[in-house]
This record gives sequence, structure tokens and C-alpha cells, in this order.
Amino acid sequence: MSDKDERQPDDTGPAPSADLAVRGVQVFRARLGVSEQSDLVATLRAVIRAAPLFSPMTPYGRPMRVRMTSAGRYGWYSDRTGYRYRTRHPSGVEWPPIPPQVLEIWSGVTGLARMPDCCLINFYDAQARMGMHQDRDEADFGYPVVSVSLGDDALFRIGNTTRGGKTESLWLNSGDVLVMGGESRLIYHGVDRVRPGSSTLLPRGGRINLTLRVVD
Ligand code: MD3
Ligand code: FE
Repeated sequence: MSDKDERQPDDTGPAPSADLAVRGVQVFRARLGVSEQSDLVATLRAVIRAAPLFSPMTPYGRPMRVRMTSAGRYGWYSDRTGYRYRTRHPSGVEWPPIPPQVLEIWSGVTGLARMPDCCLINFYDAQARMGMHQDRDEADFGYPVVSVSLGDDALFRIGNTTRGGKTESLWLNSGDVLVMGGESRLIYHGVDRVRPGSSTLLPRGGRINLTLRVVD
């Protein structure tokens, strides 16, 4: 990352509520208020109308239970041949732009001038889970990954930079924001389950997670 992207000590707003044992993971509890959360959901509905959620096929031959779409120059995609970023939704349209409110969250918690290239939108129904994995399809691991949770609570698990070993679990609630930078950027992580009915933000329930990343 370049000099001008250096984090400015005063740019990040309120301090994170906790730093996990895994160094570098910052948890900003209730970073978004209730009205910010519902405004954001309304904005995301428009993104999803332009670029509908889909269930990516995995290289293992089973579609993911988590449905997803993206906003930004790049969207995350998977099929039988593997994981990668692409510049278009499977329908052929370009991904919609990342909404300004989302970019504001990124700037607020990272203090970076460089904006993310991809906002992955993951939708979890009551059955959806995400197995332990690393995020490593990006060119520069010097940039952090930011996650925004909306809707039902999720039991999130983080491990180590190699597979296996001790893990730590935490519940993520609607409005929480996580920043994975530094040593935590390449840790294994996953979602064990969501707690149906724990939030009224989404009228039909479920959980939305936004994952913001610098891709190239
Ligand atoms: C990166 N999503 O889409 S968010 C993913 O809740 C993903 O939908 C989860 O993992 C979700 O790739 C988790 C973000 C997250 C959490 C921990 C990380 C990204 C991370 C730790 C290291 C690097
Ligand atoms: Fe991930």
C-alpha cells in the first residue's frame, strides 16, 4: 500500500469496542444505528434489483447455500473452475456502484484514502453457513477487509493463519462492523449459524453481510 494510504490516527472515529485475542481483528459493536441500518437495507435492495442474488457453484460441485451478489468494479464469483473476481454479474450487466453510505463506513473504520473495489453482499437464510476459509483472491493483503452485519445474529468463528488449531467464536449483531487488518488479514474464518428471528430489520428474516475488499 502507498504512503498516502497510511492510516491517520484521528480519522477512524470512535475506537473499536474490542480487539480480539487474534491481533488485528477490530470489532466495532453497533457501529450503525437502527435508522442507518434500515436506510442501508433500502439502498441494498436497489443494488439487488439491478444485480440479483445468485447461488455460486463451488469447485466441489455443490452450489453455495449463501446467496450473493456484488457492487463495485469487481464482484466475487465462483464456479466449477474455481474462485475469482469478475467485472460482470452472471446476467452480463456490470456490477452496480458501491453505495456512498458503504464507502463512508469503510473510510470511517479504516481511515484509508483508497476505496474498496468490491462490496460482496452475502445473504444467509436460517440454514445457510459458511465453512472456514481464507480470503486470498486479492492482490495486496496489506489492505484490510471490512465486514458489516445486518439482520439476524450470526455465530462467527475465527481461527489462525493456518488451517486448524484453536478457534474463537463471537456473535455478530445487526449494525456491527469488523475490520480484519494486519496479522488478522489471512486468518481462517467462517459462519457456523445464524439465529433466526433475532432481528426485525429484514421483514422476512435472514442476515446480510457486506464484505469490503481492495482487489487489485
Ligand atoms: C477476512 N463472509 O464472504 S465477513 C466472505 O459473514 C466471508 O458473510 C463472512 O467470510 C460473512 O468471504 C464473514 C468477513 C470476514 C471475517 C473475518 C475475516 C472477513 C475476513 C478474517 C480475515 C480476513
Ligand atoms: Fe471470508
